[in-house]
Amino acid sequence: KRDYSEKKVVVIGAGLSGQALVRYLVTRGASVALSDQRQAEQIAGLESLEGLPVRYDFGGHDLSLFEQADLVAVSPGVPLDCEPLRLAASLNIPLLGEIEIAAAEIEAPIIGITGTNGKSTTTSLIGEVMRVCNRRVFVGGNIGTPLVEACDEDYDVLAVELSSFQLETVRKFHPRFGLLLNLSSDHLDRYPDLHSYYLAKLEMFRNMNASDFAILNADDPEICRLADSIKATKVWFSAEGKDVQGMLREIDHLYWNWNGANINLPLAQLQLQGDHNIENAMAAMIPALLMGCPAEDAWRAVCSFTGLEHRMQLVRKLNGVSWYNDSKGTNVGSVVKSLSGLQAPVTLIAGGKDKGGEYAPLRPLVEEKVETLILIGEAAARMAQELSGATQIRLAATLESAVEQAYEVTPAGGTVLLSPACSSFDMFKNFAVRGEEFSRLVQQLSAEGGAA
Ligand code: UMA
Ligand code: ADP
Repeated sequence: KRDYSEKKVVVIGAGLSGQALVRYLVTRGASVALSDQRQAEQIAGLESLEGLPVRYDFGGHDLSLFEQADLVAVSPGVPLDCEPLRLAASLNIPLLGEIEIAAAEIEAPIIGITGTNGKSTTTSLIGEVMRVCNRRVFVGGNIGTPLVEACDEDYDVLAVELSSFQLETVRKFHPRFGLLLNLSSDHLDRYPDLHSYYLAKLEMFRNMNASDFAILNADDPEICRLADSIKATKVWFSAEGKDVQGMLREIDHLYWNWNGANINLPLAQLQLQGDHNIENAMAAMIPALLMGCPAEDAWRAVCSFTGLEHRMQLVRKLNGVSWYNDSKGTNVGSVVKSLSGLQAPVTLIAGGKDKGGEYAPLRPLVEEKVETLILIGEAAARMAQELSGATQIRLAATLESAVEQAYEVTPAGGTVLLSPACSSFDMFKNFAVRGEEFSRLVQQLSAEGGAA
């Protein structure tokens, strides 16, 4: 265990990461303060810290605490340019994220998974693969369980989903495998431009060298453009027939073309739907193959996976209409993938908290497949403007009203898709709560006449 005695640490953000950091730091002797802009009553889970010697600073950030700190431990949702962090940085106080702090104590190999879309699916796939191959595996990071939770357990390998926010605050973090799935527009409410967002993702590779592996999507032009800066040994995957060293998609199978290996993996056995999931399956297989796991066992694990909740999840068929929950479709790129896999006519429910990107790239698919677009949340007005004329557009004040309208307008044989292209925080606690609410509303519909 690392020793933090004599260290004054301020943890900023009292969510999942902040609370886990407090438990971790207190057991390592630090003198800990927990600071959050919200009031205690608004913060869930604080009872888990009861009895721990922690100083609370809620309802705003007390700058004097930050001035006196030896270290500030930063939650991913807290932007580095907020006042207390700018102050600490100006005093040369280290600002480290939860990933950096946790990884400093972890010796087992880390598989870092990042990219704009497909992270959680790929991280979960890797977890399944490692379990079937008898590795004790931790599955966490941005997908849900903070990495510090892994520090007191023994693992053979760790599959860690990494967001750009988490990667902004790494310094010595050094995964053995780094997967970069794809890069497209997201989080422009936090970054000045797309390039800054992409650079944050590349931080994963910062300390990796030729004895580590960078697993990269050869079909993604942005990744190809930025790959020169990566020093790790590159293993590519291509679903579009590029002749690369690594994993290739051929018509009905995947081909592992690495160091003379000659392994074929039949796609017919894959249960996950959609071309994007073939990319996720390819990426998930590569660390296992490089680690020497038996290919058959690893592929069996990938094929038995049926997908995560809130990602193109069929909620119900009612009166010939299929209702899909894709609440995790939180940016334009993911909605494109989700819509691409569906037949017209689609009623699309979208909108939520605006992240500042453009919605116009949705236009061609909306024109082709969406008969009615129902918009909710803060982003509704801007989406309506950018997609005006592409299809019939309706506004709904609540998700409930959106579901009722979708019920009225969608013909038998059609599909209703909740895939918001936005985050959920304007109306819900998170994307999972939004998806659960949608599923509940859909389950309540009655065959004869809308809301029961
Ligand atoms: N806060 C402040 N001051 C600020 C800003 C925020 O005090 O200036 C406080 C808020 O009041 C709140 C706390 O910070 O109480 C929340 O911290 P957080 O946003 O870092 O949330 P956590 O609960 O710690 O969850 C984080 C990730 N959240 C974000 O990155 C926004 C979770 O990813 C992750 O599962 C969790 O750590 C464990 O690793 C969620 C997410 O939305 C799913 N991620 C984004 C995404 O996937 O698009 C990146
Ligand atoms: P993330 O954790 O990066 O948000 P998820 O695995 O949760 O990604 O998937 C979220 C949504 O992103 C899915 O519903 C799907 O529409 C889309 N998606 C998944 N994998 C990919 C991929 N490899 N490329 C593009 N879009 C994807």
